[in-house]
Amino acid sequence: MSDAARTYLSGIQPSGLLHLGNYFGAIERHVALQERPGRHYYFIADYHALTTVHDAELLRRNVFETAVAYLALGLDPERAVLFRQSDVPEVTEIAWLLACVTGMGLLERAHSYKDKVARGIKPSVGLFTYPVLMAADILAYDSELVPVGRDQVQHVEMTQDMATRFNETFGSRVFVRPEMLMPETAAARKVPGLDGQKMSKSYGNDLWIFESGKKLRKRVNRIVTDSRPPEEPKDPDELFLFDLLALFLPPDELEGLRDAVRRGGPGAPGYGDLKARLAEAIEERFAPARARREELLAHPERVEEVLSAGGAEARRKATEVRDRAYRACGLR
Ligand code: AQP
Repeated sequence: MSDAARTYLSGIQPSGLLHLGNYFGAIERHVALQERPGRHYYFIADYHALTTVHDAELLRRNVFETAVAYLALGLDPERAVLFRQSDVPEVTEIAWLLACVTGMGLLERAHSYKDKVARGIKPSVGLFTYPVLMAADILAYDSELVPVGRDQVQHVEMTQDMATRFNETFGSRVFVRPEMLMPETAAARKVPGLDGQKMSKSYGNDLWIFESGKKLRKRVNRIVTDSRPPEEPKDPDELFLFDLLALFLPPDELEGLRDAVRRGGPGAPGYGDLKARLAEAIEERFAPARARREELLAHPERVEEVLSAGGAEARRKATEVRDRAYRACGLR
């Protein structure tokens, strides 16, 4: 089957303000995908964010900011359903059904759980069972294509396993087995944070999409570099600063800077020059979206309208799938 008229689904956790990794690894693609015929569901994963955010006001603010970011960056509610995960409580019911056919071993192998615990996040039961809820989110809408970053591949594989296991256990074809859509560009696969590790909301190494002015320059100046002087020739491939520059600069300019750094000598750009150029390019790239964000902030009721309508539509679909699953396993 072609990708025509298929069902797409993806989500983002409102565990903080959205960063460049969320944009290039997710939102930019979601906005591009809405051009394709089919159904598009994008949700704000507030149940998931509860695994790390334990401040009610902060969570509410993050949910609102995530919706504003999606809309300001181009998601069109006429073509895509944007909704809050918690407006569809049926996903927690589906998660329970999946949990009952999922072996502990499968969850014990989850990289993201291990990474988060290694980074000092307290391992709650919710964090451990996160992939089950994520599977329910995907399966609740009969999603066929799931745009994901490389870090999410294992979660979609687990979803495929859970769908197959449920269907085999109950001798039915309740759940549609989803496929993943990987990013097309290498740069989008892993956007590095200020420390060179994966940019992440919870690691304190992120750059907020809408940051600007002095704050942005200060933040960009925190990108970790070394103490080598500009004249010393360097291999640009070893500098993750160039991975960030590659997301913003036109190819000619990028190649020119890479050459100059490789050659070194008098007049070669130093880390400070490269960072200043990066800050300028980020500011310029997101200027139109920043202006749209300001407009939306002035009309929060419009954002709420989009989320409520999206939630109602998503819930209709999830209820149909939940009922199908209940009937198959004997709960109806
Ligand atoms: N650094 C990144 N590079 C490329 N893609 C990224 N994504 C996140 N960080 C990067 C993509 O953004 C989507 C939504 O991510 P999420 O917020 O739901 O979860 P996450 O990947 O766990 O993002 P964070 O910022 O690291 O959140 P926390 O710190 O709360 O866990 C995904 O498609 C992801 O690939």
